[in-house]
Amino acid sequence: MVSIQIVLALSNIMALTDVIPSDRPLRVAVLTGAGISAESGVNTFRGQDGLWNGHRIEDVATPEGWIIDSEKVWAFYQERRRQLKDVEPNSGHLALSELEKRMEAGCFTLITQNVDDLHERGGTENLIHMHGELRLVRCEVCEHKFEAMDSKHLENDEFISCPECGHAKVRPEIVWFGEMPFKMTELQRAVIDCDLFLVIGTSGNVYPAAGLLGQALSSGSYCVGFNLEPPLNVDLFHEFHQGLAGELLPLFVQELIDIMM
Ligand code: BJW
Repeated sequence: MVSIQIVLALSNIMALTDVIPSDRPLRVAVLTGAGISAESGVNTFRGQDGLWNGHRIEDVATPEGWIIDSEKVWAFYQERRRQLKDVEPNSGHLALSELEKRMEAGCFTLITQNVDDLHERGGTENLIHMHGELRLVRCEVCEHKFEAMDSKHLENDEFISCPECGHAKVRPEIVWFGEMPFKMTELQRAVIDCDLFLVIGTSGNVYPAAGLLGQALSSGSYCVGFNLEPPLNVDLFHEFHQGLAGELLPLFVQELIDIMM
């Protein structure tokens, strides 16, 4: 049983109240990582049962690994793509989509490092997948990108060919180490412009995602973290809430909605 501990709770309600602008709607940006999907049954990366267990990162999450042994890499992602139908959004995902519904249009951006589809299935609309999406694949030759989630795509580990140019092998639409994350300009704009930055379920190991907290802080945003264990950059938060995202987020979002009303 994991207890919920709120560190720096003293600043909680008062500071949040101060964050609401008096002359315009509140702007919120959120960064999520593997921890928010853990309670849905999706493994995290660096935990005890982490996804890398049994796999060297260089083998399955680098462009070099793909060149050396694309069968192995494809099988690794096919297994995770098949797992998507067995998992459901949890109360953490739902709390964030509830928050988005209560905000003015254009004032909420959710940036996720996760490649699962649980935020969109939980109802979030303004969503950026900075590390890609398991549902999508991309042709190595013509760059054609498409969703490949039919049973014919998932029933075995055979490569999928490109419907546009006929090339025999598409790759997962995933950002591997050494590759540029997607939509960097758009997501950095949302972080720099926000009043409130929420960071949930990420260990702070991987850049540039981990650096967004420092950028939000430097541009004057109020920064709140939620994680099972203190992440590497825990010292930068104004408030850090330790515990399960699925328990902490519904409470925090309700508190924020009450303040906004
Ligand atoms: C719970 C919970 C619950 C559990 N409730 N919490 C030095 C400085 C800067 C950069 C570099 C550097 N050295 C190397 C780099 C570059 C490299 C990098 O960061 N390497 C580090 C390992 C050092 N980065 C890159 O290569 C990136 N590209 C890049 O830098 O391009 C150049 C560039 C330059 C300048 C600007 C912009 C770009 C690309 C990174 C791609 C990351 N890809 C992966 C794999 C995707 C494939 C796949 O999914 O298979 O993305 S790595 C993996 O880590 C995955 C994740 O999205 C990412 C982050 O992991 P996350 O989400 O933090 O998971 P965990 O497991 O680490 O943490 C989970 C947390 O949840 C834990 O803390 C738990 O306690 C907690 N938790 N249950 C709340 N219920």
